[in-house]
Amino acid sequence: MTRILLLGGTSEASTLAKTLAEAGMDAVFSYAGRTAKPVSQPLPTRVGGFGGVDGLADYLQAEGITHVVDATHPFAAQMSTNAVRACKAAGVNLCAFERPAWQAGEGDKWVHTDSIEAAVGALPETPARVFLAIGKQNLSQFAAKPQHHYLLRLVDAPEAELPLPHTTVEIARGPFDAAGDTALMQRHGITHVVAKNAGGAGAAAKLTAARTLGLPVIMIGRPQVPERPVLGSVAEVMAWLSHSPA
Ligand code: 3Y8
Ligand code: NAP
Repeated sequence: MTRILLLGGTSEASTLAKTLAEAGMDAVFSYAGRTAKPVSQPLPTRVGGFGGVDGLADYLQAEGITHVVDATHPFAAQMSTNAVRACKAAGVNLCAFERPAWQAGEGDKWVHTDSIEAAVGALPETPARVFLAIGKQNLSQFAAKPQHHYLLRLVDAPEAELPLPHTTVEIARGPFDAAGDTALMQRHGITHVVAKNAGGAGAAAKLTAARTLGLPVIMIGRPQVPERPVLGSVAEVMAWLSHSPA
Protein backbone atom coordinates (compact mmCIF):
# COMPACT_ATOMS: atom_id res chain seq x y z
CA MET A 1 0.00 0.00 0.00
CA THR A 2 1.56 3.31 -1.14
CA ARG A 3 2.10 5.87 1.65
CA ILE A 4 3.93 9.07 0.66
CA LEU A 5 6.02 11.58 2.62
CA LEU A 6 6.13 14.88 0.69
CA LEU A 7 9.01 17.11 1.86
CA GLY A 8 7.58 20.54 1.01
CA GLY A 9 8.22 24.25 1.33
CA THR A 10 8.14 25.23 -2.37
CA SER A 11 5.45 26.08 -4.93
CA GLU A 12 6.19 22.76 -6.66
CA ALA A 13 5.44 20.90 -3.41
CA SER A 14 2.15 22.79 -3.02
CA THR A 15 1.09 21.94 -6.58
CA LEU A 16 1.93 18.26 -6.06
CA ALA A 17 0.09 18.22 -2.70
CA LYS A 18 -3.09 19.38 -4.45
CA THR A 19 -2.82 16.58 -7.06
CA LEU A 20 -2.14 13.92 -4.42
CA ALA A 21 -5.13 15.10 -2.35
CA GLU A 22 -7.41 15.15 -5.43
CA ALA A 23 -6.28 11.60 -6.27
CA GLY A 24 -7.14 10.56 -2.70
CA MET A 25 -3.62 9.24 -2.12
CA ASP A 26 -2.29 8.47 1.37
CA ALA A 27 0.30 11.25 1.85
CA VAL A 28 1.80 13.41 4.60
CA PHE A 29 3.10 16.95 3.87
CA SER A 30 6.16 18.10 5.82
CA TYR A 31 7.34 21.66 6.62
CA ALA A 32 10.58 22.50 8.45
CA GLY A 33 8.79 25.10 10.57
CA ARG A 34 10.93 27.93 9.20
CA THR A 35 8.07 30.43 9.00
CA ALA A 36 5.49 31.50 11.54
CA LYS A 37 2.38 30.71 9.51
CA PRO A 38 3.13 28.47 6.50
CA VAL A 39 0.52 28.18 3.78
CA SER A 40 -1.94 25.41 4.72
CA GLN A 41 -1.93 22.27 2.58
CA PRO A 42 -4.76 19.90 1.49
CA LEU A 43 -2.91 16.96 3.11
CA PRO A 44 -2.24 15.94 6.72
CA THR A 45 0.74 18.13 7.63
CA ARG A 46 3.65 17.77 10.07
CA VAL A 47 5.97 20.68 10.98
CA GLY A 48 9.58 20.55 12.24
CA GLY A 49 12.81 18.63 11.73
CA PHE A 50 12.96 14.84 11.98
CA GLY A 51 16.19 14.81 14.01
CA GLY A 52 18.78 14.16 11.31
CA VAL A 53 19.19 11.04 9.16
CA ASP A 54 18.39 8.61 11.97
CA GLY A 55 15.31 10.57 13.01
CA LEU A 56 14.03 10.54 9.43
CA ALA A 57 14.78 6.80 9.00
CA ASP A 58 12.87 6.08 12.24
CA TYR A 59 9.97 8.24 11.03
CA LEU A 60 9.81 6.37 7.70
CA GLN A 61 9.73 3.03 9.54
CA ALA A 62 7.22 4.11 12.20
CA GLU A 63 4.85 5.72 9.66
CA GLY A 64 5.11 2.90 7.11
CA ILE A 65 6.22 5.37 4.42
CA THR A 66 6.79 3.61 1.07
CA HIS A 67 7.75 6.67 -1.07
CA VAL A 68 9.48 9.97 -0.29
CA VAL A 69 9.15 12.89 -2.71
CA ASP A 70 11.76 15.56 -1.92
CA ALA A 71 10.13 18.73 -3.24
CA THR A 72 12.17 21.03 -1.01
CA HIS A 73 14.12 23.98 -2.38
CA PRO A 74 17.38 23.43 -4.32
CA PHE A 75 19.15 25.24 -1.46
CA ALA A 76 17.68 22.92 1.19
CA ALA A 77 20.80 20.80 0.73
CA GLN A 78 20.87 19.34 4.25
CA MET A 79 17.30 18.06 4.00
CA SER A 80 17.94 16.58 0.56
CA THR A 81 21.14 14.89 1.73
CA ASN A 82 19.41 13.45 4.78
CA ALA A 83 16.57 12.13 2.59
CA VAL A 84 19.02 10.22 0.36
CA ARG A 85 20.76 8.65 3.35
CA ALA A 86 17.61 7.84 5.35
CA CYS A 87 15.76 6.32 2.37
CA LYS A 88 18.77 4.13 1.58
CA ALA A 89 18.95 3.00 5.22
CA ALA A 90 15.20 2.33 5.42
CA GLY A 91 14.89 0.82 1.92
CA VAL A 92 12.28 3.43 0.91
CA ASN A 93 11.77 4.77 -2.65
CA LEU A 94 13.00 8.38 -3.12
CA CYS A 95 12.73 10.91 -5.91
CA ALA A 96 13.30 14.66 -6.03
CA PHE A 97 10.76 16.98 -7.66
CA GLU A 98 12.82 20.01 -8.65
CA ARG A 99 12.56 22.90 -11.07
CA PRO A 100 15.47 23.54 -13.48
CA ALA A 101 18.01 26.27 -12.66
CA TRP A 102 17.50 29.67 -14.27
CA GLN A 103 19.67 30.48 -17.33
CA ALA A 104 20.77 34.04 -18.17
CA GLY A 105 18.90 35.43 -21.18
CA GLU A 106 19.23 38.33 -23.62
CA GLY A 107 20.04 41.55 -21.74
CA ASP A 108 20.84 39.83 -18.42
CA LYS A 109 23.94 41.05 -16.54
CA TRP A 110 24.67 38.07 -14.25
CA VAL A 111 27.79 37.51 -12.20
CA HIS A 112 27.91 33.78 -11.36
CA THR A 113 29.15 32.82 -7.88
CA ASP A 114 29.26 29.41 -6.24
CA SER A 115 28.55 30.35 -2.62
CA ILE A 116 27.14 33.05 -0.36
CA GLU A 117 30.71 34.06 0.57
CA ALA A 118 31.64 34.45 -3.11
CA ALA A 119 28.51 36.59 -3.61
CA VAL A 120 29.69 38.91 -0.81
CA GLY A 121 33.09 39.10 -2.55
CA ALA A 122 31.40 40.02 -5.82
CA LEU A 123 29.83 43.17 -4.31
CA PRO A 124 31.80 46.40 -5.00
CA GLU A 125 33.91 48.18 -2.37
CA THR A 126 32.23 51.56 -3.01
CA PRO A 127 28.84 51.87 -1.24
CA ALA A 128 25.94 50.44 -3.28
CA ARG A 129 22.24 49.78 -2.76
CA VAL A 130 21.76 46.01 -2.75
CA PHE A 131 18.50 44.03 -3.00
CA LEU A 132 19.31 40.99 -0.88
CA ALA A 133 16.44 38.61 -1.75
CA ILE A 134 17.85 35.45 -0.23
CA GLY A 135 15.82 35.29 2.98
CA LYS A 136 17.24 35.66 6.45
CA GLN A 137 19.36 32.54 7.04
CA ASN A 138 22.52 33.87 5.34
CA LEU A 139 22.50 37.59 6.19
CA SER A 140 25.43 37.51 8.62
CA GLN A 141 27.94 36.80 5.81
CA PHE A 142 27.10 40.19 4.27
CA ALA A 143 28.29 41.98 7.43
CA ALA A 144 31.74 41.74 5.78
CA LYS A 145 30.54 44.61 3.53
CA PRO A 146 28.66 46.93 5.93
CA GLN A 147 29.15 49.94 3.65
CA HIS A 148 26.19 49.00 1.43
CA HIS A 149 22.52 49.81 2.00
CA TYR A 150 20.66 46.45 1.94
CA LEU A 151 16.99 46.05 0.99
CA LEU A 152 15.97 42.78 2.72
CA ARG A 153 12.85 40.80 1.80
CA LEU A 154 11.85 38.44 4.61
CA VAL A 155 8.86 36.18 5.18
CA ASP A 156 8.53 37.07 8.87
CA ALA A 157 9.65 40.18 10.76
CA PRO A 158 13.12 39.52 12.23
CA GLU A 159 13.04 38.74 15.99
CA ALA A 160 16.73 39.38 16.63
CA GLU A 161 18.71 42.49 15.66
CA LEU A 162 19.89 42.36 12.05
CA PRO A 163 23.66 41.85 11.49
CA LEU A 164 23.80 44.73 8.95
CA PRO A 165 23.95 48.48 9.86
CA HIS A 166 22.07 49.99 6.89
CA THR A 167 18.93 48.06 5.98
CA THR A 168 15.36 48.49 4.77
CA VAL A 169 13.18 45.47 5.56
CA GLU A 170 10.30 44.41 3.32
CA ILE A 171 8.08 41.68 4.84
CA ALA A 172 6.53 39.61 2.05
CA ARG A 173 5.86 36.01 1.12
CA GLY A 174 6.11 35.22 -2.59
CA PRO A 175 5.36 34.32 -5.26
CA PHE A 176 6.28 37.80 -6.58
CA ASP A 177 5.54 39.56 -9.89
CA ALA A 178 7.89 41.51 -12.18
CA ALA A 179 5.90 44.78 -12.07
CA GLY A 180 5.91 44.74 -8.27
CA ASP A 181 9.62 43.95 -8.07
CA THR A 182 10.50 46.61 -10.68
CA ALA A 183 8.60 49.26 -8.71
CA LEU A 184 10.17 48.06 -5.43
CA MET A 185 13.71 48.22 -6.84
CA GLN A 186 13.12 51.68 -8.41
CA ARG A 187 11.62 53.00 -5.17
CA HIS A 188 14.74 51.96 -3.29
CA GLY A 189 17.25 53.04 -5.95
CA ILE A 190 18.68 49.51 -6.12
CA THR A 191 22.03 49.16 -7.94
CA HIS A 192 22.70 45.40 -7.40
CA VAL A 193 20.54 42.28 -6.90
CA VAL A 194 21.73 39.13 -5.07
CA ALA A 195 19.75 35.95 -5.77
CA LYS A 196 19.99 32.20 -5.20
CA ASN A 197 19.48 30.15 -8.33
CA ALA A 198 16.18 28.82 -7.00
CA GLY A 199 14.61 28.28 -10.41
CA GLY A 200 10.85 28.25 -10.76
CA ALA A 201 8.50 31.17 -11.18
CA GLY A 202 8.01 32.22 -7.55
CA ALA A 203 11.31 34.05 -7.18
CA ALA A 204 12.07 34.96 -10.81
CA ALA A 205 10.32 38.37 -10.72
CA LYS A 206 13.42 40.14 -9.40
CA LEU A 207 15.47 38.83 -12.35
CA THR A 208 12.99 40.22 -14.86
CA ALA A 209 12.97 43.51 -12.94
CA ALA A 210 16.80 43.64 -12.96
CA ARG A 211 16.83 43.06 -16.74
CA THR A 212 14.24 45.85 -17.24
CA LEU A 213 16.28 48.24 -15.08
CA GLY A 214 19.64 47.12 -16.56
CA LEU A 215 20.98 46.08 -13.13
CA PRO A 216 23.64 43.44 -12.40
CA VAL A 217 22.49 40.23 -10.65
CA ILE A 218 24.93 38.31 -8.44
CA MET A 219 23.61 34.77 -8.96
CA ILE A 220 24.48 32.11 -6.37
CA GLY A 221 24.73 28.61 -7.83
CA ARG A 222 23.08 25.60 -6.21
CA PRO A 223 24.85 23.55 -3.54
CA GLN A 224 25.77 19.92 -4.29
CA VAL A 225 23.37 17.19 -3.17
CA PRO A 226 23.89 13.40 -3.50
CA GLU A 227 22.63 11.54 -6.59
CA ARG A 228 18.92 10.66 -6.63
CA PRO A 229 16.26 10.48 -9.39
CA VAL A 230 15.17 14.07 -10.22
CA LEU A 231 11.74 14.62 -11.86
CA GLY A 232 10.55 17.92 -13.32
CA SER A 233 6.75 17.74 -13.38
CA VAL A 234 3.75 16.59 -11.35
CA ALA A 235 2.88 14.12 -14.12
CA GLU A 236 6.33 12.49 -13.90
CA VAL A 237 6.04 12.20 -10.10
CA MET A 238 2.57 10.62 -10.35
CA ALA A 239 3.88 8.12 -12.92
CA TRP A 240 6.90 7.35 -10.68
CA LEU A 241 4.57 6.75 -7.72
CA SER A 242 2.45 4.27 -9.67
CA HIS A 243 5.41 2.41 -11.22
CA SER A 244 7.81 2.09 -8.28
CA PRO A 245 7.15 -0.81 -5.84
CA ALA A 246 5.19 -0.01 -2.65
C1 3Y8 B 1 8.86 27.64 5.13
C2 3Y8 B 1 6.30 28.17 3.31
C3 3Y8 B 1 4.18 27.84 -1.89
C4 3Y8 B 1 5.66 28.01 -1.63
C5 3Y8 B 1 6.13 29.42 -1.95
C6 3Y8 B 1 9.34 28.93 -4.36
C7 3Y8 B 1 8.45 30.15 -4.19
C8 3Y8 B 1 7.44 31.83 -2.70
C9 3Y8 B 1 10.36 32.68 -3.48
C10 3Y8 B 1 12.62 36.78 -2.96
C11 3Y8 B 1 13.02 35.34 -2.74
C12 3Y8 B 1 13.65 32.74 -0.50
C13 3Y8 B 1 12.75 32.24 0.67
C14 3Y8 B 1 11.46 32.24 -1.27
C15 3Y8 B 1 10.49 31.90 -2.19
C16 3Y8 B 1 8.28 30.55 -2.71
C17 3Y8 B 1 7.66 29.45 -1.86
C18 3Y8 B 1 9.61 30.75 -1.96
C19 3Y8 B 1 12.61 33.16 -1.56
C20 3Y8 B 1 8.02 29.77 2.07
C21 3Y8 B 1 7.65 28.81 3.17
C22 3Y8 B 1 8.77 28.54 3.93
C23 3Y8 B 1 9.85 29.26 3.36
C24 3Y8 B 1 11.23 29.24 3.91
C25 3Y8 B 1 12.05 30.38 3.38
C26 3Y8 B 1 13.50 30.47 3.86
C27 3Y8 B 1 14.11 31.44 2.79
C28 3Y8 B 1 13.32 31.09 1.53
C29 3Y8 B 1 12.27 33.37 1.55
C30 3Y8 B 1 5.29 29.18 3.86
C31 3Y8 B 1 7.27 31.07 2.11
C32 3Y8 B 1 14.55 33.86 -0.07
C33 3Y8 B 1 14.50 31.59 -1.09
O1 3Y8 B 1 12.56 33.70 7.28
C34 3Y8 B 1 13.13 32.61 7.02
O2 3Y8 B 1 13.82 31.93 7.82
C35 3Y8 B 1 12.94 32.10 5.61
C36 3Y8 B 1 13.62 30.98 5.26
C37 3Y8 B 1 14.18 29.11 3.90
C38 3Y8 B 1 15.59 31.22 2.51
C39 3Y8 B 1 16.51 31.55 3.63
O3 3Y8 B 1 17.57 30.94 3.59
O4 3Y8 B 1 16.15 32.38 4.48
N1 3Y8 B 1 12.20 30.25 1.96
N2 3Y8 B 1 9.45 29.98 2.30
C40 3Y8 B 1 9.07 26.21 4.65
C41 3Y8 B 1 9.19 25.23 5.79
O5 3Y8 B 1 9.05 25.61 6.96
O6 3Y8 B 1 9.40 24.04 5.46
O7 3Y8 B 1 5.63 29.91 4.80
O8 3Y8 B 1 4.16 29.15 3.33
C42 3Y8 B 1 7.80 29.06 0.73
C43 3Y8 B 1 8.23 29.73 -0.50
N3 3Y8 B 1 9.22 30.58 -0.57
O9 3Y8 B 1 3.62 26.90 -1.32
O10 3Y8 B 1 3.62 28.58 -2.71
O11 3Y8 B 1 8.78 27.85 -4.48
O12 3Y8 B 1 10.59 29.11 -4.33
N4 3Y8 B 1 11.58 31.72 -0.03
C44 3Y8 B 1 15.15 31.90 -2.44
O13 3Y8 B 1 14.56 31.52 -3.46
O14 3Y8 B 1 16.21 32.53 -2.41
C45 3Y8 B 1 12.24 34.66 -1.61
O15 3Y8 B 1 12.31 37.45 -1.95
O16 3Y8 B 1 12.66 37.21 -4.13
P1 NAP C 1 18.02 22.72 5.12
O1 NAP C 1 19.02 23.74 5.54
O2 NAP C 1 18.35 21.80 3.99
O3 NAP C 1 17.57 21.78 6.35
C1 NAP C 1 17.98 22.03 7.66
C2 NAP C 1 17.14 21.12 8.54
O4 NAP C 1 15.80 21.60 8.54
C3 NAP C 1 17.01 19.68 8.00
O5 NAP C 1 18.14 18.92 8.31
C4 NAP C 1 15.74 19.22 8.68
O6 NAP C 1 15.96 19.02 10.08
C5 NAP C 1 14.88 20.47 8.59
N1 NAP C 1 14.05 20.51 7.39
C6 NAP C 1 14.29 21.13 6.21
N2 NAP C 1 13.25 21.01 5.37
C7 NAP C 1 12.32 20.26 6.03
C8 NAP C 1 11.01 19.79 5.69
N3 NAP C 1 10.43 20.10 4.53
N4 NAP C 1 10.35 19.02 6.62
C9 NAP C 1 10.92 18.74 7.82
N5 NAP C 1 12.16 19.18 8.21
C10 NAP C 1 12.83 19.93 7.31
O7 NAP C 1 16.62 23.43 4.79
P2 NAP C 1 16.32 25.02 4.57
O8 NAP C 1 17.11 25.52 3.44
O9 NAP C 1 16.41 25.66 5.91
O10 NAP C 1 14.79 24.95 4.10
C11 NAP C 1 13.78 24.80 5.08
C12 NAP C 1 12.43 24.76 4.39
O11 NAP C 1 12.26 25.97 3.65
C13 NAP C 1 12.28 23.62 3.43
O12 NAP C 1 10.94 23.16 3.48
C14 NAP C 1 12.54 24.25 2.08
O13 NAP C 1 11.83 23.58 1.05
C15 NAP C 1 11.95 25.65 2.30
N6 NAP C 1 12.57 26.65 1.43
C16 NAP C 1 13.91 26.84 1.53
C17 NAP C 1 14.49 27.79 0.67
C18 NAP C 1 15.96 28.09 0.74
O14 NAP C 1 16.38 29.05 0.11
N7 NAP C 1 16.73 27.32 1.47
C19 NAP C 1 13.67 28.50 -0.25
C20 NAP C 1 12.30 28.24 -0.30
C21 NAP C 1 11.75 27.31 0.55
P3 NAP C 1 16.31 17.56 10.72
O15 NAP C 1 17.74 17.32 10.33
O16 NAP C 1 16.09 17.74 12.18
O17 NAP C 1 15.37 16.57 10.07
